[in-house]
Amino acid sequence: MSQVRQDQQAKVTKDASTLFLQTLELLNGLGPEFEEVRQKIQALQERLLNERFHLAVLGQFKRGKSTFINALLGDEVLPTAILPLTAVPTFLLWGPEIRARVLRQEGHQREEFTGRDTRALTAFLAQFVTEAGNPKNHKKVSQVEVFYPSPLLHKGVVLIDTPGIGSTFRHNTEATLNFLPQCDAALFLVSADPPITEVEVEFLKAVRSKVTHLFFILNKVDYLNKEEITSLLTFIKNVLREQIGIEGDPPIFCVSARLGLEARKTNDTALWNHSGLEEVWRYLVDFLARDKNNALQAALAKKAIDIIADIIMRLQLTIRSLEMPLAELDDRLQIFEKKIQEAEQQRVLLGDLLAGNRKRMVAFLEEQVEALRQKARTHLQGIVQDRLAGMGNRFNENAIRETLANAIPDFFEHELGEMARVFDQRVTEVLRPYQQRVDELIETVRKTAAELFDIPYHAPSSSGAFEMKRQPYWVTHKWDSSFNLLPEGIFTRLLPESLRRAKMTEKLRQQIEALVLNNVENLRWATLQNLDQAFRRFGSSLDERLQATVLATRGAIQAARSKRLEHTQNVVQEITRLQSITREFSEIQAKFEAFIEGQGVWR
Ligand SMILES: Nc1nc2c(ncn2[C@@H]2O[C@H](COP(=O)(O)OP(=O)(O)O)[C@@H](O)[C@H]2O)c(=O)[nH]1
Ligand SMILES: [Mg+2]
Repeated sequence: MSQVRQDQQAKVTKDASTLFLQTLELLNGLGPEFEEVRQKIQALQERLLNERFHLAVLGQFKRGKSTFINALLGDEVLPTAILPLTAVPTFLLWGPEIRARVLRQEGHQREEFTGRDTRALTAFLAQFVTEAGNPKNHKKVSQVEVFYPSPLLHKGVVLIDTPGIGSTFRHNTEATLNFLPQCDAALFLVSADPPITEVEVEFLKAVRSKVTHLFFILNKVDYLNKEEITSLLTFIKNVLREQIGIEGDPPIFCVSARLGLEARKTNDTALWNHSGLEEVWRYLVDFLARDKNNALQAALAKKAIDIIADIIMRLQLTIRSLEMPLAELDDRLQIFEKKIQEAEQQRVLLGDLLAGNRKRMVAFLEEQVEALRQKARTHLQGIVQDRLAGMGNRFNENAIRETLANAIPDFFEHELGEMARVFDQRVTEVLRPYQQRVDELIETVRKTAAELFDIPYHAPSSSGAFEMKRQPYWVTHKWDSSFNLLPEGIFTRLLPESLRRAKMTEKLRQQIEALVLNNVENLRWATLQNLDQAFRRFGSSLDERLQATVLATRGAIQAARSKRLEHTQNVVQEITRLQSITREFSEIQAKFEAFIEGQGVWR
């Protein structure tokens, strides 16, 4: 980024938070009835400072993901290992001092680490994220968070070290894919040994559609000479273009994470440049500064404009009520209360409709689940039949067990992701019209007040509530692949081969049926929980918004009324004071608007 642009970026960021500060100061001059608004503005300001940006580091195991992240952090923080790592992602977040937190599945206590020693930290992490320290994740770790004072992690950037695809747990790949739509960008690491495997090609095809910003890193170039690097780059670009369908000329950074880490540890600037990490660092910082903040800042500024419009309206309502003869004020207040009652009735009606919709969604879920049972049956039976056919006459129970143990997590992890996508989309579609209806209802209340009291009406520029964005969650589901054919009784063993086989096949069929029912039920339960939560949260946020509008509008008028009754002599003074505050709010509002427009210039 050019220096000029960097300065502009810094200035605007600063301006936005200055505007929030000014708004808060002005609000301090108003009474406790504005406390809620104050909190809203404060929350926006905090989001501006803390919004998380999730940057995932992807690649097959042993490509050097953990070493690469260590190089960026400047120390050996994450364990790097020869053995493939367990199926647990590590989230790296900014913190003033080194700290780590291990979250575990339900019913297991979380573990914490504090201390300055990175070696001790690495040892602590190794207990949970390496196959040696936590074989097959028997410690039931769901997520690891490391807080580290690196400038790269400033302003909410979260680096995520993901479990390598194609490692011991095959469904890692599916779990990674389900995780990606919630990430904002990803770095994909490859290296020369071998350049790109089939697994990676397949994985990349799936990744492409799920992550908006994808960057490539060719690691371990210290093994290679110039010609080798050039021909490798050509090769990789060809694969990306021809096999994965990535158009144009995607940037591929050539680095040596190992040398980069050494450079940081010895403070060797020349080596840092030579390792290629300086270029990646600059690119990332530039990208993050540009893409991370623009959209967010504009959205937050829009919300601030709406909140301030609300404040202004309340102030104007109070001013008008102070100016009005008391009898007239009471008349209008009565009309207004009637309107509010109507709005309340509408809200109840909407609530009923929403409940009906939830029921229909649950019915739709049941349909999907039934279809999934069928699909799972066919799929698993097919796989087992294939395996059986390959066995000839010798029935090998262990081989069948292994086949199912591989097939089940693969299949269900994938289906879980599909189900989540379908329902996220459906829920959004179903809820959007409600959002609109409640927006309209709120507008009616405000419009009525504006008309009754002759004040200008400002229509909100952004819709209030509904945001589907979630924190990335990595679900390590425990899929059931337990399998236990009862020992053949003496009688069965004496049967002719064909009959015996038929009997075993029937037993197998029953086993698979039990596994299908069990796993589909797990998946149904998880989806139902998400569904319920989405509806519940949405419903209560709609209620709250309408309530807040009613209370605020009514409050503004009634506050004026009681002021009138209490100290009649100060009314003129109070009107002047409120008018002056109103003007100041209008000025801040105009500055927020200018800020949004100004942002477009160097996007
Ligand atoms: N020569 C060389 N080796 C590297 C480099 N980066 C990582 N390695 C080695 O590759 C192995 C795997 O690294 P690791 O970071 O654990 O890979 P991950 O499984 O992708 O996280 C380790 O032995 C590293 O020391 C590099 O840039 N050059
Ligand atoms: Mg690793």
